[in-house]
Amino acid sequence: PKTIRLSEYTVPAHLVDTVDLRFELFDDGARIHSTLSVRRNPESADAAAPVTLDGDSLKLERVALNGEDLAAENYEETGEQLVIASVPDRFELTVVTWIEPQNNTRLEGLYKSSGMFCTQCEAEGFRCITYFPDRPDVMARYRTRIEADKASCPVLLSNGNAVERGDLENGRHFVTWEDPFPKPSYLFGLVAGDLVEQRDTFTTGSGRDIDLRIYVEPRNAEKCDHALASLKRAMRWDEENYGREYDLDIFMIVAVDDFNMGAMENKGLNIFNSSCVLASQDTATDLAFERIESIVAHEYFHNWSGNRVTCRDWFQLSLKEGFTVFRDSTFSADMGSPTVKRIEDATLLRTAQFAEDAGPMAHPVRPAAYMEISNFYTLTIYEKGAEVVRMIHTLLGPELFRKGSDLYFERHDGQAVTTDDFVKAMEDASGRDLSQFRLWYEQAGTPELMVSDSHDPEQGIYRLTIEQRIPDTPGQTDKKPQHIPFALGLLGPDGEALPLMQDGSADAEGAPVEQVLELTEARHTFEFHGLPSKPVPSLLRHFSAPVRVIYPWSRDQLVFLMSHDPDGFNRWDAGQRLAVDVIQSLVGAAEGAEIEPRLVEAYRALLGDSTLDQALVAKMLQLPSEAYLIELADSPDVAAIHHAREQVLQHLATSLREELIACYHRNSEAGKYELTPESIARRSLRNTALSWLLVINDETGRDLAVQQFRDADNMTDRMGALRALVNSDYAAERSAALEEFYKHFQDDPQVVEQWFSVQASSDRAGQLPQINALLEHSAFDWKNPNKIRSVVGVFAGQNLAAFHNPDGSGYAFLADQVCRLDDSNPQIAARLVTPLTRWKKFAPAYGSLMRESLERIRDKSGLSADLYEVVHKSLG
Ligand code: B3K
Ligand code: ZN
Repeated sequence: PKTIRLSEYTVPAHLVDTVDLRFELFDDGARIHSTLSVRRNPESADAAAPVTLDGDSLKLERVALNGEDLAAENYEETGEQLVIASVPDRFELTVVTWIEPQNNTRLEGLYKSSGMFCTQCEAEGFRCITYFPDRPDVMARYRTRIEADKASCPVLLSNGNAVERGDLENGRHFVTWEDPFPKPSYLFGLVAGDLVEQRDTFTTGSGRDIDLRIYVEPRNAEKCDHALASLKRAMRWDEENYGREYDLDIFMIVAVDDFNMGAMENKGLNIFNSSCVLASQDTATDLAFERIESIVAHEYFHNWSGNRVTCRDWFQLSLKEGFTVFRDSTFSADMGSPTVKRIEDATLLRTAQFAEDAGPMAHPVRPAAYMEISNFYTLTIYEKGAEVVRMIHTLLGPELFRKGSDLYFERHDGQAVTTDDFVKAMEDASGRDLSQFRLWYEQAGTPELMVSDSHDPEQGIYRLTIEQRIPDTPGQTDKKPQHIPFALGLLGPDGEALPLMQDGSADAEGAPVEQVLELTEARHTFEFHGLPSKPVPSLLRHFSAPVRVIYPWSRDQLVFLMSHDPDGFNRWDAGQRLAVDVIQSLVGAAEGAEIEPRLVEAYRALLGDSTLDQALVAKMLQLPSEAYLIELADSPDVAAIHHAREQVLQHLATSLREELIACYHRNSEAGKYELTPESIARRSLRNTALSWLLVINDETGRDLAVQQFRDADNMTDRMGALRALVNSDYAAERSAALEEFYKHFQDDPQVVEQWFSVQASSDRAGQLPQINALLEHSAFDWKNPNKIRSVVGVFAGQNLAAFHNPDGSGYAFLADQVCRLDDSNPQIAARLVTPLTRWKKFAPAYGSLMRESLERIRDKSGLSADLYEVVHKSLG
């Protein structure tokens, strides 16, 4: 595979104005007739360039220029391209291809899922359908005619509006769709199958009625309400917050069982992984409901940030993904608790994105090179990209940010642009200079902020020194300091918010109690006046930048911040830091070492406090995950970390048994099931209490779990009870519950996925022999990415003690599965291998075994480009 570089970007030699497609869909294959109106690009430097069209696994049946068939000597098929050397300045090109969707296991291009035809074209799937200049800066108007058997495919969908339909011979029929908006090929979508629709209407701010439809298999007809309601909330929100109205008259969502990712924003026809759209009280957890709301919104928001304004090339992927994640994250914050949403985002960043930034695949938000673009749909592009947009929002403030986004949409509507165009619009609208800020797009790695402080009681001055350092990453050393917004507060001895006066003559009355310091140099010292005693600093409030903060907090300070910081995020953060410190101090310590009593007391206070926002309390009660503890450690010894965390958990559960039982009952008051933040928090608290009780094999806890499992009227409680039992030593109850659950839900693939996950993530029920048994289970399906993720992905990503078994069996297992999958679905294989790529981080005993497994994958014959890139970069 070869490396593609941003520095080698050139504009396309040819442009396409219109695309006329005719799909003939059959059981044994599909024939695609494509007619393009092509013209030379006046901006191209190469005025004599041949026409080059991308193609992958196509059987070419015909090529015609202006209606005349081309003889074979007048074009060349290279395996990846169709090249026609001599062409006029403007012409009509017809290409006919034959493909086999029924045998397409890569799930790119046109494929079949549970009998229905569907597409996935981002990033480079359109070339698996027909020869085409498959790059996002070639934008065209599409007209698509779909022909198929009427009985098996009564529903025929594509982008835009249906303009014609009718019957054909032999029981076939057709529908023609027209999309008035020029789009890149990656936004093409097509669906054909036996589906039912759920409809609704949305009236836009300007009074247009939009026809909303969700298409699902008939058995799922009752599971669309939540997605429809979420869609309408997102449409309203985008009008109110960004002034963006929907543009077509119809907006469709289709649920598909076999899908490589979460969802896809095809123009007017979003295609979703079933697990990201279908939900009912009985089958989906609160977490799933929240996830669906945010993904529906994300894909909808792409209509402006992605579709109307798209990416010039794939190096600019974060232009649409970072911005759209920022938009969906703000939306979710507005729909629920902003603090809790911020905690969730920061947790993902600090646990997984920081790890990516520190690993062999680290890359900037705007990468400079790639081999396989599918490998770059990463947490860095998405989540760090969103943080970068959030920092612009913080630096500009909401009004100027909105001016900037308005300018961006207005200036670039209908264009394919770069992240730099985005930043430029923000600069032009605000008058701020973001030149140094642009380094966030160019430099990889997580900045580290070393914070130190001192206090001068005589002068009443508190000094805060912040140094930044950006670690080396593959191919990047000696980085320049970045522009970092650092939100700060200072607390007095009683927890009061102190006025921040950087100037000795300032007046305390008008001084702010929170401030965003702007770091631009390698080292800054800030002075705060009028402070007779040393304050406790509240650093990087709201996680105002995606950085690591290193400051020598004392446990007293953390306990204090946990209960006094007015910033909810930093209250949570202080609790996490305290728990991390306690767990870390036990790693490798002698058995029976004392466990910090202040931690127990802090948790006791939390459990008893019903005045605090209960959603925040529920978050604060979650101990830092093993994955996070591993991320924080140098040369982690996984077994030792696992053991230390278990010890703390058991100690907390034992010491707080009474409080846990009380918390359980207090939050179990019978009431109608509701999806409000209050009820969700109650369920979360109750299920956390239950799980802690079962960690210590408490009999009362066991009885409560068995009863809750039996009586639950919703999936959150049923799953909470099941998870608690699965993670306990009550083997008989665990098996009985697992069996009953499966019997009840075996016909529901999304629930069966949860059933696989709860076992695969458990160190009790998910040891290797049990994992292998799950792979043999009749409900497991090697062609279905969700099933693969719910067993193999969850085992390697969440069941860390088992995966990192010191005998190396977990690694060997993952290598086997990755090799096996590489032949059928390389995208999924390249994603699953991620845990092994971090081998350099681990203690040598682990690392060398991980490396051996990676080498075995490297030596597999017929390695895909996807895996090649990941494996070679991690071994290199
Ligand atoms: N844009 C798609 C992701 C496509 C991934 C292709 N390998 C979903 C999203 O981010 O909205
Ligand atoms: Zn997206």
